[in-house]
Amino acid sequence: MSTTRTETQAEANPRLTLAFNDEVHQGYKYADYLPVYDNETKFPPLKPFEFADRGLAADKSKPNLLPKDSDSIRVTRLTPSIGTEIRGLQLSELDDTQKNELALLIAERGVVVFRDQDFKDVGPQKQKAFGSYFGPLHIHPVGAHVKDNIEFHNIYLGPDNEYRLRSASTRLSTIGYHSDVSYEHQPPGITILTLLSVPATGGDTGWVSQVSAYERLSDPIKKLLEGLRAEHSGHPQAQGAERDGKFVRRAPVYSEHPIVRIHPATGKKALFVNRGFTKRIIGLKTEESDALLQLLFNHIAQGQDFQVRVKWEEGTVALWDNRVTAHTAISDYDVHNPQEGLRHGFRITTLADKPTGVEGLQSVW
Ligand SMILES: O=C(O)CCC(=O)C(=O)O
Ligand SMILES: [Fe+2]
Repeated sequence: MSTTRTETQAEANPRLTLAFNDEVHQGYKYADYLPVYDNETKFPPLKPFEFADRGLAADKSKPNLLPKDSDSIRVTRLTPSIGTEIRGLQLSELDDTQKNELALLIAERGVVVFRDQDFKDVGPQKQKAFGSYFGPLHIHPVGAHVKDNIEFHNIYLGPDNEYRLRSASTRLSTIGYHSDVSYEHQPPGITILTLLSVPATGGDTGWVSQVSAYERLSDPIKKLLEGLRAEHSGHPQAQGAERDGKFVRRAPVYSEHPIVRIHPATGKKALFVNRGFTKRIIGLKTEESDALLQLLFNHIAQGQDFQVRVKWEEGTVALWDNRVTAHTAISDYDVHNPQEGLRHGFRITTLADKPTGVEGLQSVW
């Protein structure tokens, strides 16, 4: 039996299992970031905390992040409803005023893609400090992480670790829209995904605007959903991990979150359900709940006219707001073909507000 330890002790000397084959990655520049599992450190339940969105402190016209007279910064709206790409700015050099404006931009655009970044090379301490500015860093309850940095959720799919691929092999497609760990009581706001190694082609990521998904619905359905909560559960993920012999470092939780959520900085309403973690609508009969959730999940997955698909480049960092988007990995490359290259990165996930819905509808658990 493992004992519960504090986070400080956890960093002392945990027993690690490698989730990759050393020999495959000889000489890899980011070998220190390859996936490992600490198989003994347990974490207590997350505690409630006060959260003030950084976007609330931002000047809405973003004069510090995106000055009008700059000829070095290139800003491209990737689609009308979601996604902005920025070239000519380094995340690692932003001051707090710029970070506040960035938080608001991410909330407004759903996902902001920064190109040509040095962020992957600034080291774990600066990477963590950057993430922490936006909210407390989430430690994933079951995922592989980076050695000595358990807050870095590992993104890796290779010939020596097919864990995620295996679970997809029984399905027709790898598409799985979700909002990161939405089962938490105060689920994530901004997630920062940095790829350290990018395949020549394939491995894009897709995002969908949950603000647009909400706005497309008819008024009677909007009204119905605004009064309802849905259960988001971490239990299936924990059970799956246990079944596969993985270590569960924090006991699974569930939450009943408003189905329509209001973003604290933009005031916009967004659908807050996802096929990954949302299990049932509270107060409905089983068939009603199943039918309504299927309708919403299909709507989210099929809405290519309010989605964006981003191709990763060397140096790309993507930042998205889980409160107004859902996203999916697109695992379309052959991990057994070395010609196709390695896809590897790490995710920094920041926790945010307790969801609030229309007319003050709150999450409960
Ligand atoms: O690998 C990807 O493209 C996305 C993975 C993912 O869902 C995440 O990082 O939260
Ligand atoms: Fe995710």
